[in-house]
Amino acid sequence: MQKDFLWGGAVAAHQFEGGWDADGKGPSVIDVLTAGAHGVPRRLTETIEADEFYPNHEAIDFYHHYKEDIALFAEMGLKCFRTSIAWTRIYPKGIEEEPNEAGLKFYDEMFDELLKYGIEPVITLSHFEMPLYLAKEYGGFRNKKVIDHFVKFAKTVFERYRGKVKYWMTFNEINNQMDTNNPLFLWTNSGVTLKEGEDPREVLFQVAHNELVASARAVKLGHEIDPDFKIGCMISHVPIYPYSCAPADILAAQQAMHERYFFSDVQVRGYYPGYAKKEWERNGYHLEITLEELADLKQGTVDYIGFSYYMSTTVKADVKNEQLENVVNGGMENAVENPYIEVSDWGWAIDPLGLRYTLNNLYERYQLPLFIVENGFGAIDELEDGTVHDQARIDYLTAHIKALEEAVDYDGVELLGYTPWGIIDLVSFTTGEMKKRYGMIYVDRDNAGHGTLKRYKKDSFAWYRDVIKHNGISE
Ligand code: BGP
Repeated sequence: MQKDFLWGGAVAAHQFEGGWDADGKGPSVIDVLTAGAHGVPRRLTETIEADEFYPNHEAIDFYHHYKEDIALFAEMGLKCFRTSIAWTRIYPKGIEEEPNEAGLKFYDEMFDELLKYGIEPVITLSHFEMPLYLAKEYGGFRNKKVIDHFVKFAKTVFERYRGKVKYWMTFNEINNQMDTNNPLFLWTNSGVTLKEGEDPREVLFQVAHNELVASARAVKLGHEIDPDFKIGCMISHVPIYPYSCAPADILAAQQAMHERYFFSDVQVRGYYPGYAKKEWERNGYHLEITLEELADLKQGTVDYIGFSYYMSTTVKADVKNEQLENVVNGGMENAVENPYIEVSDWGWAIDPLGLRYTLNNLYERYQLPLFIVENGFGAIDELEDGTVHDQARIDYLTAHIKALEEAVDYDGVELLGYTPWGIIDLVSFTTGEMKKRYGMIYVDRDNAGHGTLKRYKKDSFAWYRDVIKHNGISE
């Protein structure tokens, strides 16, 4: 691995900061989501209700523990740390003319603390964190005015943190909303809920277009503010395998991959792919797309591709699933179980070779540097004598690191870094649980929000410190 490889850890503001209304912060789309559980989806409430439990409100209270937590990251030897800036700390409703100074100050202090230890911040502008006000009053990214509000937010933080932050990404997992069967994704990505009688795909493509324009304008502006900025997109990459070598299965998998690639095709190339334009034409979709916006897409292409990798999916041409509202099949009606792959407690396929396959796929398609900004193993951990023996997590991560090393050292893929997800335990995004843990640092807090919030090092803590020290596993 190259000497400056960015070994790090990843989190998102709303899943770990807490302090959801501290120092002038406004509510975001995630603050009205209740906790779910296995097979019980998170519920969206109209407003913040006093007798409801919202797990993200306090999360693990990094807001008041950041010095202690960053000291632990430094002890692990992290070279970089990926998090997001909560949009509502800076613009509580999204519409204000002036930013909230207390919110800006919090991130100044956080970045200074990271830089004190030589840890490079890697920042997502929005990781499911749109102001609730913009979602409710404007309809989220249905409304083109929200593009301007996002760009204003991007400008504020680019100017403020220039010199402290170099690596940016615009929207987290922008492509997961292609799965319109799961209402969680359109809401958290774009602040959008579907109305009776609407064609979900038509709404999705209009919302996607507006968000892609917002992303492109932010990238363009960021490059003007500081030509040294590296600004990427961030996609969820779940490769789709054919169930067999039957040509119909191969074709089904290739077609299904359009669902994964649609957003990055535009963010990398700056124009819409043929398969999308044909779908719009076939279905008579009326999308509001101006020539000026198309020019923006061309001028705001990204510098690198950030992506999350957790699992793979398999499809079979002649299958039709009834139950589509399912994170694991990614809304694929022809998804089937892969007989060669084991699954986690949450049914996510554990497939390290799929990571090497993914790295090659993305690099061949785009020829841009890649950055694995999420990968990890969600599991139930038991605290015993002040630690957690999380060998299964170590095995998962070891296999994935070996796969990425092969992609870099053998296949020649250009990879900037690796930030395993949830380096410290945090609230699960899809379920809102604390019980589904990814961290190398255990946090004493349970699903109902009880616990001391004390931090403990798991076995994976020392293991990862050694990986970083040796610049990988194979060297
Ligand atoms: C990604 C999100 C993260 C994160 C992760 C793990 O989709 O970008 O925010 O939470 O998945 O998912 P979960 O927390 O549901 O296990």
